Amino acid sequence: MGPLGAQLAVIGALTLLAWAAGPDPIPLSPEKASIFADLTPAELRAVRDFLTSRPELDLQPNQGGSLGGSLARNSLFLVELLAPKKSQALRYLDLGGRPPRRRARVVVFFGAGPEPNVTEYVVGPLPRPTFYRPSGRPVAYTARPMARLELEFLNRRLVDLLEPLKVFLKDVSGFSLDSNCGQRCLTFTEVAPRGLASGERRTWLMLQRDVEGFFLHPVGLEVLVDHHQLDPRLWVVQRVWYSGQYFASPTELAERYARGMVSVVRLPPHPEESLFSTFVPRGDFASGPPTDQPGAKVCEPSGPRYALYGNHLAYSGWSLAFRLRSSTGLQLFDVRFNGGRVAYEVSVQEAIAFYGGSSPAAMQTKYIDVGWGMGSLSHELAPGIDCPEVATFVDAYHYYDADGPVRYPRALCLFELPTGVPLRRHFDNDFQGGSNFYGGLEGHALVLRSSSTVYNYDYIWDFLLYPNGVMEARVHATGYVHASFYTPEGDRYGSRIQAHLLGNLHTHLVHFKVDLDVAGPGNSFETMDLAFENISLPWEPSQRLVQPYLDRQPRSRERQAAFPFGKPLPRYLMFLNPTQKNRWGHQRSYRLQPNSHASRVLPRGWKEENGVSWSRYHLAVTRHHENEDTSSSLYVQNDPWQPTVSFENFLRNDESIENEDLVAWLTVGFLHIPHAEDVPNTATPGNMVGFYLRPFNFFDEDPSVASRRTVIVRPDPPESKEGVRIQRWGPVAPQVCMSQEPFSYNGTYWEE
Ligand SMILES: [Cu+2]
Repeated sequence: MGPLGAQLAVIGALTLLAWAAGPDPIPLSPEKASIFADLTPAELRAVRDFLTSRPELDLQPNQGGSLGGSLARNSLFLVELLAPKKSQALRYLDLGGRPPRRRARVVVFFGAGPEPNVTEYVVGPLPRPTFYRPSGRPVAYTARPMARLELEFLNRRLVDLLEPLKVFLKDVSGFSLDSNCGQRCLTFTEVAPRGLASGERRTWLMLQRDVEGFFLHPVGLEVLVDHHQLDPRLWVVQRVWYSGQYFASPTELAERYARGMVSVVRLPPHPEESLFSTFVPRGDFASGPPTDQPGAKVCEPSGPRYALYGNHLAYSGWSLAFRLRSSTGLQLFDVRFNGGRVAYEVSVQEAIAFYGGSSPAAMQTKYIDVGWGMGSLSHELAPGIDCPEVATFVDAYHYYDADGPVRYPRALCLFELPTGVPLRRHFDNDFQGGSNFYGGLEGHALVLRSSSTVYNYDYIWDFLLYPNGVMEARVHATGYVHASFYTPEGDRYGSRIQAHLLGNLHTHLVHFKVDLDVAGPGNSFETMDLAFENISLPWEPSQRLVQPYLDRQPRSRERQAAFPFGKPLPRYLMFLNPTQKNRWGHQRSYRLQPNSHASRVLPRGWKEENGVSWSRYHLAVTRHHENEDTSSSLYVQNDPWQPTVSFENFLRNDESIENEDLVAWLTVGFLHIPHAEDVPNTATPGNMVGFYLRPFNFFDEDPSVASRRTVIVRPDPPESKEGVRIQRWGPVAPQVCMSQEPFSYNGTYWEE
């Protein structure tokens, strides 16, 4: 059982829901789902122990900075499940073959030796590994993600490098880098990419006061540190920027400051004027009752209505397997409704934010978050705030820049959400002051949630399952903005959001992989929109009529199914099974419906843009290939110029996509122009993007008719006393957290 399962075994209701008959009525079982489960702590340790016992790898611990660790050593950076090949998984899931062998994907930093590099390995079989073999080509060592050890070295080295600026920093900020700085210490944010060309590793650091919400407290000093050498003593400052002025070195700035030649901006006193970056409540609302009492809550009157067993989830027709991949985040597998497969995989691939600004750090910031450990940054979710109190919380284990499995408590949560709007309803007016009937169905969705806190920013990742066969993926952005020191030149690149703070404009983009298997792997892709026709009226031929008709465009090759930004995306994006029809003779289909305000982050082909070539497209549909598993990688952040994965190559051969196994790659996002209300944090309302997967002639009717939470109210025969007949298929008596009044509905209306 996976790490999401072993220690949690059975949470929620155990009984699987009843399965309505479908074309393939076998639901995914918990046992089968477990082939997709993340590695357990025991498996992670087994991989580590197996590899560290190989003398030829010469692996040393990752941590041990304080013990004098070295960057010129070999270490195990990442261990995670290597998901089975799709062909093998399907043989097992559908044909009853043997379960695929469990294997690990391992990233090793080879810092020792004459040619430092990063090499990936496949290790297996688990739980008792017997082999390891390299996977792919070694990656340049300068492209590796930043590890804690290097960051610690950077911290320490900076103290030496900025020694000449001791007086200056104290004067302008009241804070310092001294070891005895107490409550008045300086810290920094490092931006990426780290340089201007492949092979470089030189980073702009933005110095900040280390107070709560330090991201909003730049002191105006930015320094460019070249740290490509493995010996930190060789790291140097190449350039210095202070409040709009450039200097060759810290010494030059210090000397010019001493001579009174630098205009300085003294920061407001702390803590008197630094409350703004904290969560501490201040002020009052001008209207409305007090807000200190609990707000509305999610409640489960009869306990959970979903079944979670290990990494297997079942709810109102849905079944799926999930994992929290350390490198990228949430990944769903074998998503089925009523036993029929909708998608083989739905997963987060990458999240980026590209900035503009007038300070060098802001100008250089192009965050590509997988390179920061996006999937592993799944810190604890708070009951009642991040997820409802009644949610089921699941721990995760990550082996990322560590020396063993690290437990992330409550990394995931799962809950049924009342959507606050009926799934369906109708008031059937009799136009005589009453109704022929009222019918309604409670609106609910099951939410699977995780978060990634990538330094300042927090992403909240959700997958929602609705009982009508609709699935939704969405991401909310919150946390602190990446902001820089305000100078008047900054007005061109955002908003001044505090006395000395510029909120820099940036574009957030998120990339999703949706490997659709609509009622089977063989699918075709078609777009639909409306077009107008101008015809003569059949019943009055002298007159003309203009009306819409369905403009269907089969897309038979990958290039015809790649939609670059700048051109409108057709509104109906249909994935259909050409061999399966519903009862009404339509090819069974699912529709992909994006919810996005994305646009490109850079002109096509411009330097760093090559590292995120997926971001050229709203949507691209490709043929499934095992070697086109992910659209990004751990190494793009620090070498976007010669990326290890080029999504553009997925499209290059322009393959046929007719009746093939298709993968939809979807980019969603938004332009964020920070404003005063981004202080203290970017708030979630309005900052949500994602997509829906909606059945379109996949079923013969709305499958939510199977829900027993429907209510129908009809007028009773005239002689009855109640006046109405209420029909329902669930408990009638009031339950906990339901109104103590019995349900009532009259359906009449009158003049007064
Ligand atoms: Cu933003």
